[in-house]
Amino acid sequence: MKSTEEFKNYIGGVWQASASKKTFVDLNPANTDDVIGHFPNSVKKDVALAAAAAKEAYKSWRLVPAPKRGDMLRKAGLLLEARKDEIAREMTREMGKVFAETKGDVQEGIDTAYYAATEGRRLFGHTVPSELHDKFAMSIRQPIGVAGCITPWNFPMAIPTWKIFPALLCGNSVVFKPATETPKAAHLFVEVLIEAGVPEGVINLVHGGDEAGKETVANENVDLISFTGSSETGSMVAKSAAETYKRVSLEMGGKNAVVVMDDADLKLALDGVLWGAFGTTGQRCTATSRLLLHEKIHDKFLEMLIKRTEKLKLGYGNDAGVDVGPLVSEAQLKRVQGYIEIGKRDGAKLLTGGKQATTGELRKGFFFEPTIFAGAEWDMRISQEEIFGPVLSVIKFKTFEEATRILNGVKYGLSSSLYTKDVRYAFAAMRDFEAGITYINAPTIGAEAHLPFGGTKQTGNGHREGGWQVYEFFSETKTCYIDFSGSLQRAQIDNY
Ligand code: UN1
Repeated sequence: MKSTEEFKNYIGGVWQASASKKTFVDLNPANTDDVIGHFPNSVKKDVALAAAAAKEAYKSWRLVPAPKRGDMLRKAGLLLEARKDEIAREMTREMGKVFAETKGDVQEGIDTAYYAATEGRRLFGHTVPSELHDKFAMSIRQPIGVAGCITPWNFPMAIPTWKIFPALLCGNSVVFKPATETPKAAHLFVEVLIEAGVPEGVINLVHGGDEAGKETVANENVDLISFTGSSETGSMVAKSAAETYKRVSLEMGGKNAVVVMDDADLKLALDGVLWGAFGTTGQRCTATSRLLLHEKIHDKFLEMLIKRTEKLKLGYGNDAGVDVGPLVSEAQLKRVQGYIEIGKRDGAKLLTGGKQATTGELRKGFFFEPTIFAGAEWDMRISQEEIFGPVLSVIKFKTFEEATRILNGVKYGLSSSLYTKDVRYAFAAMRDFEAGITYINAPTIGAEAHLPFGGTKQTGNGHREGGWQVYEFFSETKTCYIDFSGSLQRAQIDNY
């Protein structure tokens, strides 16, 4: 299929081409003959237009009652539900992960919509007593302005909804800059928002790469940035945003580990490791990329793991029976290949996988064999750096304390997991694993939309997405005092 369909930006309620007239092409990573469409390669001017439109629309959007804004988001959830399969098929076609997973991705968006809808009837502030007579004190939540939302390709529906639904619910308008790998999913999402009744100028979509992203962060009319991507880019985002005093939420890399103790249910752990390491072809920031095995079960578990790994079926994610889809792009393929060489050179033992899969139809896409390195040292590059592919480094340990040290010995802190039947280890892990998320007897992936999501160290900058906490990021606290005494009362002075 060669589609020549041209997609557009959506700015101030008008679908329009980039001022540059330039476009980029969107391909199916499972079969690069399949062209999905052409999208605007936006420049500074497009972002500036979008930010100005958002600023203008904000003036009235902020005054719409939050429950009403919530009603629109409920409608968006209903529309996503009605179009779930159709949108998921298109997402699989565009970024490769298997259909069951893209359906899960859309479901995460639906969950986020319904949560946002009800939050419109909460958005709690506080009322507290004043220290003075006849004086009332409270805090309320207010919108901030224009939110720039910069999103990655690995969760092309869930992550945009994590940002955009709370941003809108709180009363902000949005400039949405999705990844160049998944512009179609972004297009479909914006269609849904429009149909749900989100007014013109309140949601703006600007496609493009570096230039569009940089301007979203730098533009004077954008008040806050929510970014998900690599730690390197995130650091640049924070620096640039500081120049215009923007509030910034950064959700970045991970090097997540599963620890399997010698008392663990090995069958359960095996299912978890396979899902955590090779689900989404390892392209999740929560993916399991390190496996820490107790020396007593190391050999046995590894044997079980390799057997199952070699049975995983690679293929087009929209075909039945496929377990693992392609990597998202040639650039990702090169990156993963690079790490295989690094792992071998550094002395890790390649036990299975390690190369591009090119048999039959697979040669048309960016398929890579699920890969396991054993004998990895904790400080090797393959045990330290985020690979973002189906590559697992296996490290042996002797004690829980040693496993904790290894787990913590990376610069990231997103997700972590422990398999054990011993409640003492479980609670020690929840306390001592340096990560924003710890799973007990479950893999490193599987975050739910109504709980905070995010990480410590170089994974994040202290904010959280998801649940109640993201609403704090997208709103400002205003404190209000109402004095009904009829006279001047000087706090801290007249009453002491
Ligand atoms: C990501 O990895 O970028 O917990 C997000 C999970 C998903 C979200 C992952 N619900 O893996």
